[in-house]
Amino acid sequence: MTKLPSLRESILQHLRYSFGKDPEHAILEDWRMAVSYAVRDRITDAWINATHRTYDTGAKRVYYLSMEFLIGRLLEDGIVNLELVDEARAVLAEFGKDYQAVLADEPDAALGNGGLGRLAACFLESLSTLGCPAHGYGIRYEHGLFRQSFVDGRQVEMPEHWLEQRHAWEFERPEVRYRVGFGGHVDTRGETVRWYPAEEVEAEAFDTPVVGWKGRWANTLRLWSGRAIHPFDLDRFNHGDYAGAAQPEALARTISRVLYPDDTTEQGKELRLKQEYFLTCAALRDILRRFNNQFGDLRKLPAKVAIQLNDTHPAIAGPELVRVLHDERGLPFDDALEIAQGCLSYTNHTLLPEALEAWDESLFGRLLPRHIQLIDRIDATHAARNPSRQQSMRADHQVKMGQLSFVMAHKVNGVSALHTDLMKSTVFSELHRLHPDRIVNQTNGVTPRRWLLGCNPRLASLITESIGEAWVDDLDQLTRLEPNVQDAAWLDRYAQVKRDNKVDLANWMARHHGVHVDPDMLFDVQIKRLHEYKRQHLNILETIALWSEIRDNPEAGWTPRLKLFAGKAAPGYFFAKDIIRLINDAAAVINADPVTAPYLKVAFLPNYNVSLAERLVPAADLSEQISTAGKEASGTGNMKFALNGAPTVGTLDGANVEIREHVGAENFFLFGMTAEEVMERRHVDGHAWRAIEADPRLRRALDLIRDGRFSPQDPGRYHGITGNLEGPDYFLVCSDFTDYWRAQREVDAAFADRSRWSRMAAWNTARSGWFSSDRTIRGYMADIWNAQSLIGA
Ligand code: H2P
Repeated sequence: MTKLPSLRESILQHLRYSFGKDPEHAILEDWRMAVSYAVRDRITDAWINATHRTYDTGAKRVYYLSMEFLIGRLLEDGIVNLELVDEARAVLAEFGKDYQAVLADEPDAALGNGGLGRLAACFLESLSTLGCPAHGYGIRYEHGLFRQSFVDGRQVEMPEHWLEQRHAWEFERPEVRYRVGFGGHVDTRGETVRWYPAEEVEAEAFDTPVVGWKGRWANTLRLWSGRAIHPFDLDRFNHGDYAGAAQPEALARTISRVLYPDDTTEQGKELRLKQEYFLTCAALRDILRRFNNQFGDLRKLPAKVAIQLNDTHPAIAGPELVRVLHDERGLPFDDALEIAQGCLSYTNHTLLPEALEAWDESLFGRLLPRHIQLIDRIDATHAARNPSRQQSMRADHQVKMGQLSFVMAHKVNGVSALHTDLMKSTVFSELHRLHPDRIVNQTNGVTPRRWLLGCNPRLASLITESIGEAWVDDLDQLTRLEPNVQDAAWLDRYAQVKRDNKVDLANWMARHHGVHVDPDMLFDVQIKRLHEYKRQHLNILETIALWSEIRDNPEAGWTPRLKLFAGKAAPGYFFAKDIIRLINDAAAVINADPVTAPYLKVAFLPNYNVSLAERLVPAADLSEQISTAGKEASGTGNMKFALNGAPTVGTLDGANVEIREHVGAENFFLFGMTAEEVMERRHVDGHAWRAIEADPRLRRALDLIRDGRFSPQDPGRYHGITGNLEGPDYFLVCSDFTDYWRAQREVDAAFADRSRWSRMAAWNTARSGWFSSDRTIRGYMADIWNAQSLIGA
């Protein structure tokens, strides 16, 4: 291996020879790129070594197929994992450059919608930290999730262009290209079946190395970009049709142009299905090419290849793998099926019916005519082997991707204990009865490198000073902080860290958003995708009720509170967009009220993304995890907050249940109905109305909204919301309101006692070690993939 020059020298060399600048003339972006390249060089060594070890040992490889990788910025991740923070900071300071400004210059790669995509990114980092040979496969969207801004309080979506600024991390692989076909016809001659697609595009690979802790290992994130097979039509050009000449390329590129703006909306169905097949087909070709070069014998595939389907989005991998093995490689159908099942496993991330993919069979059959035949054969085989089976992969003229994924996988997992139980008793109850060993639980986790060491350096130093640095890749060590939590002097330092983080955030909000807040207020934070089940509207209702109450009685000793929101609503999800607008409208009125100003402020920060989360999580006092029980599969934001010392106010939903078990009931503000009670309450006639009648605070908050108190120019603006809450209220906002109010007043009282609060917060940190994604990945390696770590092997 080549010996690299010092970081300082590397940076200056890149500035000069990669970007043609000297330090005097380099702009911020040049510095950011030069530092990134210097860090990337160091990652690249680890990466190439890891690849060699994987080949040399013939180890099993893990392939994580995901339509989303919400990786965010990568420079800080690299610097932190290679332990170069002090050095990088010093070099930049020497040239008068601000380290934070250099980091913030990097575009935030928003190739995902929310938790599902962020989980995939945390998993890649943990796979590298653990030295498990792995590849992430995804799509290189030119435009990630839209940029959000507010106009008159309304969400406005603008395209996101992360690739427009220079991007330091990817290596283009023009030699790695595969053809992906759509449509056409199937030709059957006896046992020989061939699919002749009508349309073909090419998938080209772009690789990003993902480095683990201390640079011991690095894996690959391989993203596919669409291109035309014949990018330019010279004939049309020569006939003067210049636009037409460029058309093949434009069409092919559409496939990787934009991230689907939600995992639940209805639009763009055909393009979405094409994207799913595009990713899956290219990934499987790549996997098989690598396997062939190394091992050859296809029967060994399950021993050497584990393919994880991140939700049903890449579920077409099942029939595609069978198609390649059977139609193209000539294995008997039953053998192809068995081999595919041996390789594949599937993670379910939600029980929401609208998110369980089901494709119109005519669309599906038109785009993937051979796959629909194979799905029928897989379905028939499964039915024949399980005569008591009633549900099929084909029902209501649709192809059910959940059923398909389950049948094609040797393991199916949920993402929290409660969610896994609900999978067994609801959506997959029949398949679970037929295959009682298939469903396993792997509770989600988050990487402590990004979500503590990187984003909260003050807390990280205090922890390291107290228990040493072993916690960074062995997060269970945090329990060793327990004696410190009893120590008043240590707790003061813990509290000071939080306060300093809050001051930073307050200054940043003042500078960038003109929001002025007192850092001694309770920072109450709800940040996540907008969705009715996540119940941002429950939070704003409570805020409005609190505002009214403070106005009635300003001298009652209120605990000053800042309600912070951030999150995007899917562009077609109008109800969610109305909730955003309501929060902004209410914020304008509440923040302008001099009577309540010392006690209550509301802010909705625009354009929520990974970087904003990194800023908010370390500064939060209270974590809002208030979904209707049974609806939030796990949550991962909940874990980030607990780890960073923000107790939760939450329902018994998703991983909240396990967080409460770990941090202790006394350090968690529980409220609301259980998943079981929710199911029963839905059947109670007029449940919303009863709840409203019983609680004058709720009544008043709803009246204020309905009567246009927050939208005087347009009093009817929120009748959609109030009508829904007073009527069907499917997500039981009204029924949980009273108990939520009670829990929030407990929060007020607890926060008013500062030493009690610090103790609660510190307990949350000390007891959150189990929520490391290293623990989760170890679980997948042992229970699902049968994969081994190669570090130290
Ligand atoms: C989803 C679930 C979360 C879960 C996450 C990762 C789809 O993410 O709803 O409960 O933690 O997957 O498993 P999100 O809602 O954040 O987009």
